[in-house]
Amino acid sequence: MTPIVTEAPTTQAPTLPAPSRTGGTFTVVNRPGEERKALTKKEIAADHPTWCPGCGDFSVLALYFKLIEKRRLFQEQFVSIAGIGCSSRFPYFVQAHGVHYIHGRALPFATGISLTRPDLHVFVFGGDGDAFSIGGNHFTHAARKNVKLTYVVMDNFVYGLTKKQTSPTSPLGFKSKTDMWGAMDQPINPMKQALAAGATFVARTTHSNPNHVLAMMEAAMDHDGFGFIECLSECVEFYEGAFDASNPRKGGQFVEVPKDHNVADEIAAYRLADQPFPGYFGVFYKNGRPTKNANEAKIIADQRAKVGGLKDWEILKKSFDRMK
Ligand SMILES: Cc1ncc(C[n+]2csc(CCOP(=O)(O)OP(=O)(O)O)c2C)c(N)n1
Ligand code: SF4
Ligand SMILES: [Mg+2]
Repeated sequence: MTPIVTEAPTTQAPTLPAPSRTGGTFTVVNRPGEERKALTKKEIAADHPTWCPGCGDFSVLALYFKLIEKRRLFQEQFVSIAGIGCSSRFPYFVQAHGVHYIHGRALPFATGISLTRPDLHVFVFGGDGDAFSIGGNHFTHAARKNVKLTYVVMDNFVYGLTKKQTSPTSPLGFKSKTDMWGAMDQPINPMKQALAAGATFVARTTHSNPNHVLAMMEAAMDHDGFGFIECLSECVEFYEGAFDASNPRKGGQFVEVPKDHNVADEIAAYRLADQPFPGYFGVFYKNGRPTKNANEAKIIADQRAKVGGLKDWEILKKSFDRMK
């Protein structure tokens, strides 16, 4: 009979600096003595995206690649998570760790990853239906809990994947397969929704302004908390021209948040969010209240201190022993 080997393997993995439990500004951790070149778009781009030619989502993906390269993120340091929808196909197109999860459920999944893997930067992508219809409650709760992650909602004002139903952000009068005579229900305002839910970083951008998308993604990833970005992303198939009014190349206007806007002033952020379409673009709100990650980490550290440096498995064994 082959003996069962119970000894631990003798080869040790290289010791990495301990990740910060609370997250905070994300820093690259290289293995000692290792020189690594930033990932290029070629290295990080996976399968050919299956979006329609001209879809705004291509722009968001290209800027995500730029972000990864610029901020020197490596595959083992970040994860891309999405629900269901055209926009939610996103993780398929990134050659790194990712999850294409259940419709509307990307945020609870991402919450688990964020809390258990503080060494990772967690990016979540999805559509307006995914975020505000089926995922509406999850959005509210992830925001109020201030889970450390970056959430980019690629808002096209329509359900794209299922071929043109009214979404929660479709404007009044929008004709779709579910509203043949035009949408009659008041659309939600994603910026007001995020502010009211308690998101601690709230920004707005549009696929037609690449530099701005990149700047907003960078600011959100540097934020220690729930970073929300509404990114207008045109569905050329089912809502062509929806965002022309915000695109100077199509005769519209791209107006940035005024320089004197105080990002710590929630009421001022509501005033910006209250402007009629195309509204303002930029960071509306930022607040430094503690994350769920930090609060949980403190409870864990306090409890560990109480049991006098026992290993996790020893604490677990003690708990089980008490139940006997
Ligand atoms: C539980 C569940 N309900 C409904 C669907 C069908 N469905 C798939 S994607 C989608 C809406 C997608 O719209 P959005 O989130 O705005 O993404 P887009 O395709 O516009 O990027 C719906 C209703 C589903 N896949 N799962
Ligand atoms: S249907 Fe719309 S959202 Fe979906 S890939 Fe095509 S253009 Fe993009
Ligand atoms: Mg949509």
